Amino acid sequence: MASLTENFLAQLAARRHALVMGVLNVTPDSFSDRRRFATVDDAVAEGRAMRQAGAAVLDVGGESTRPGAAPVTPDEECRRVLPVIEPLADAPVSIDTRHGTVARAALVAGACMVNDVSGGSDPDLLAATAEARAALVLMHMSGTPETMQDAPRYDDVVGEVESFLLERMERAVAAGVARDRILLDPGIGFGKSQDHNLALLAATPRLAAHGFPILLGVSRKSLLGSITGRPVDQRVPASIAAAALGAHAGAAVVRVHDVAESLDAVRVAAAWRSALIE
Ligand code: PMM
Repeated sequence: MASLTENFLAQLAARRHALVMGVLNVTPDSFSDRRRFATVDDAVAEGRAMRQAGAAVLDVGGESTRPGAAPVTPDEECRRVLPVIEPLADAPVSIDTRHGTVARAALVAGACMVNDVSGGSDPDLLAATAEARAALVLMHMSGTPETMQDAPRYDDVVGEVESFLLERMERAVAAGVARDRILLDPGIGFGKSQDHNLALLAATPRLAAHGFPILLGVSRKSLLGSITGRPVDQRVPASIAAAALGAHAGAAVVRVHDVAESLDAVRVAAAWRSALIE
């Protein structure tokens, strides 16, 4: 039987449009997700609804990476995510964590992908991913969530993020993760000013040219608030526009809160893009 990782990678390879990753944050606070799940059952039901709406993978996270957020212990992260992952592990689930111990436990619970906003900083996370032959998302972040928005500075944001991602990709490969299981993410909103975020979004085709699938997470983020002047609960239209534009620019996966709407957006983008290519 093909593993769920292989199922997800096959969907990625055969995609006719960008895949949609549904965000399932089981945290008391997060950047942009105002949903609160009273019980594990509520979170699982939301995960199933996102799948029904067309999510190719669910990204379950138990640590808020909101700017200024305080870290939680790996034990607390496990306590939040494992009961949600287990019942959803009949289809692809990604664990959003920076910690090897959490990744390891989530993979045992049935996750098939590790989404690491620290770009593989914990060698144990890379080892756990390699042992499980899971897929791996390496994201760029400058600093930590506690400090990342304190005056972010780059001389050449696109070049620096690109070099970081390629260096971390080589580190993951050296740790045993197969090259064709790695996705890269410029980390929109993670230690970047508005100009930095926009430069990185505009550079999506350049980042994609390295041959690794690019994942973009823009949904409901403060970048969209700055552009539109809207609070987080009014950013759905801007998020859908960003999903369409990201997919049109060559992103392979969009990480979103609004799955059905984003799926329509990436389908429009794919049709538009294929008309340009043909
Ligand atoms: N953004 C958030 C959390 N995890 N993972 C990846 N790969 N890319 C992202 O952009 C990303 C992420 C923070 O957003 P949320 O609070 O809305 O989940």
